Amino acid sequence: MANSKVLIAVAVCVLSLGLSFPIQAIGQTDQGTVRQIIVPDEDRFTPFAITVRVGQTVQWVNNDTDDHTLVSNDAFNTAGHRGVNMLLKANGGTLSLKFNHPGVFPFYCRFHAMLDTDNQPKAPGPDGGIQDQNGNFGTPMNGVVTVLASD
Ligand SMILES: [Cu+2]
Repeated sequence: MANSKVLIAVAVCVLSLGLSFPIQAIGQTDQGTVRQIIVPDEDRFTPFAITVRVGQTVQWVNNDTDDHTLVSNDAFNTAGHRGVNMLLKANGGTLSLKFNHPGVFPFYCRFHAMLDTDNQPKAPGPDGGIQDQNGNFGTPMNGVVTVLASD
């Protein structure tokens, strides 16, 4: 009789522990998390390149006082979301994409994808800006998201 009471008490403890601490599925910890790419107060995305896992969402935030855009570079895009061409409004506009396939998602801003005197992208040339006598060629406003398969 005493032994069966102990067994019942142990069983209750084990059950309540199981309820209190549900086992988290291994490899699912990145699901639902959001990574940010910021446009600071100049014509660039930062970070320029990020790596995420399948299931993660990337949020672009425009902290500049000018409008920018998010356009998928589909010649190289293997991660889905083909044909993206969206406005990132000035002063805090946001866009989010959830990545469900591994691959790369190269993107650019169509307002600032050319190196000319009106569009002077600042990243990631060694000194920023367009070409000058010192060989600094800068880079158009673009970036890349690399999406890894979840493990
Ligand atoms: Cu732009």
